[in-house]
Amino acid sequence: MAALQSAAALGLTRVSLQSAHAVEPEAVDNAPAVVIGSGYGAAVAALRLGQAGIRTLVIEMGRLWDTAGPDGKVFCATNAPDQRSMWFRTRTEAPLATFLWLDVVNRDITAYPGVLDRVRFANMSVYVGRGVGGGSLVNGSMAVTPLQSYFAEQFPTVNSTEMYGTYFPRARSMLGVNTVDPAWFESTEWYRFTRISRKHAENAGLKTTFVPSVYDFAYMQREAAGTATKSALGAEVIYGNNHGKRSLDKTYLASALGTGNVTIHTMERARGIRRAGDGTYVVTVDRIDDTGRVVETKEYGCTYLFLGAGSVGTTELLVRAREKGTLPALNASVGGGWGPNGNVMLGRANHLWDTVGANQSTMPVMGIDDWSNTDNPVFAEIAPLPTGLEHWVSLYLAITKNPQRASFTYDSATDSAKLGWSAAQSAVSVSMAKKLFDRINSANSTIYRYDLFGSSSKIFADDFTYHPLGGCVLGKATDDYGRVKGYSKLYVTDGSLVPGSIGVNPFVTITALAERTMARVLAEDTAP
Ligand code: FAE
Repeated sequence: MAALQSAAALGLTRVSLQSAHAVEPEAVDNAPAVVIGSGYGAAVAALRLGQAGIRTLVIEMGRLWDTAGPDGKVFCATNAPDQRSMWFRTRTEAPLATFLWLDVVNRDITAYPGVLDRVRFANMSVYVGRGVGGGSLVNGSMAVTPLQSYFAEQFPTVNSTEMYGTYFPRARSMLGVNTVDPAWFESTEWYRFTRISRKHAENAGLKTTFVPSVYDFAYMQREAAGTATKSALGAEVIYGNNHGKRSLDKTYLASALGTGNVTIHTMERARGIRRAGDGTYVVTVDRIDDTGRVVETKEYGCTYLFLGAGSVGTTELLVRAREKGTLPALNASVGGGWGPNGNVMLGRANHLWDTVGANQSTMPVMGIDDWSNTDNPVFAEIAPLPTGLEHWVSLYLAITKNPQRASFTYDSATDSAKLGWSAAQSAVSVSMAKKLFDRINSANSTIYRYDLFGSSSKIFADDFTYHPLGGCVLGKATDDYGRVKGYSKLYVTDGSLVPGSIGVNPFVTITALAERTMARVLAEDTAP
């Protein structure tokens, strides 16, 4: 936030905060380029357009998170959620529903445009961030580059040598990726939970690997030393971090605003896209207030339209436009190729002597890497469970190589997209996660936790994902650079390009692909 505020103070920005107030409707606004959303793909597009001197309007349905509440903090902690936590809910919907089967995790809250949303489909919920910065505001900061061989398998038409030589390094550098100091990691109480999980994986003959992060580890060490305000060490993560995290508002978006060519409008939800007679695009937008009420509907015209509303947001906009006939030339691949990156969450119960520690950092730094096991490829993040009490639970988010894919279709009754993912498709991920963790349990004589995901003794949480991927897959719904087939000057830059699975946490891949798209588009499509 500091970067955004200081850029604003320098007169470099025109972040629109008008959405907080009821104002008279604006006339139709035109900008050469419009970007929908402000997550990873959108932020890359905004920066590179701004640097190219192209006036760009970014439309974000969530808030700009820069104002402290009565407690002096912008975001609330995971263990004390209030209205800032979730997007228009009256009760929080945290991934871990219960503890010892008790309903002690979730709280009643006032409906408000909070920072985390859980978009519910029939058999799958998708967690997404809402606000300037999208998922970067709520995620675990794990900045992982996929194995080159798996990237090449998923994107056979993309030059992976160029990706790994140019665009992945560019993305990591812009995102501010850093790694935990191994000596500090080995000695700090805050990562005892990770060391215990590592020991149990090694007992089963499994490999672990450190994973980089966009959380500033120098800041975290100061938190541990008591010289900086606690954020990762203060149970802050899925409802936002007040310090330490290099979220997009501090990196790409701050730089984008610094170009002087980029404006961000908040609390504006894009609803419709159509093409005008002259080939330009018209985006219909609902401006909402803090109660969720639509206070104004307006239209923006643009020559270049970039879709960065995330896998669910972008795909919904496109399937709606195709089925309502406003972009009728969109092909049949739009809506398809969706997957949850094989996500499954689970907990194991440790022996009494294997304490995980009352103090846990919310930022994961290690994964169990069994991706090269061709019989059962799994990469499992060792996840924190920071309750402030010793609980002997080892928690994981497994990323399995589930080949199942689903499609979004347009439901005219609700004017929204429906996801055709089935429970049987989740069962494929569960059986892969189970094989890996049965092995770990058997090597350590431990068992699963049955009390974490609701009252039904559910062991594997297979009904939600943090990693929605696909819906407008690269090379199918778009060309090899995210240009939407059937239309010129219409682009997809976000996670909807990734075909359902990338084998690791996805934001570095999304960012690097967007860098590649923008380099090509600015070189070829925007020349006068
Ligand atoms: P995303 O970041 O979702 O941004 C889309 C933006 O568009 C959002 O700000 C929306 O509010 C906005 N939007 C949507 N629809 C509209 C509309 N109609 N009009 C206007 N605005 C709209 O898209 N990934 C990692 O790599 N490492 C992690 O450690 C990690 N942890 C995660 C933890 C959690 C709790 C969650 C939810 C996700 C996590 N992820 C992680 C996933 C990562 O955040 C996600 O892949 C990216 O944020 C997706 O980037 P996109 O650019 O696709």
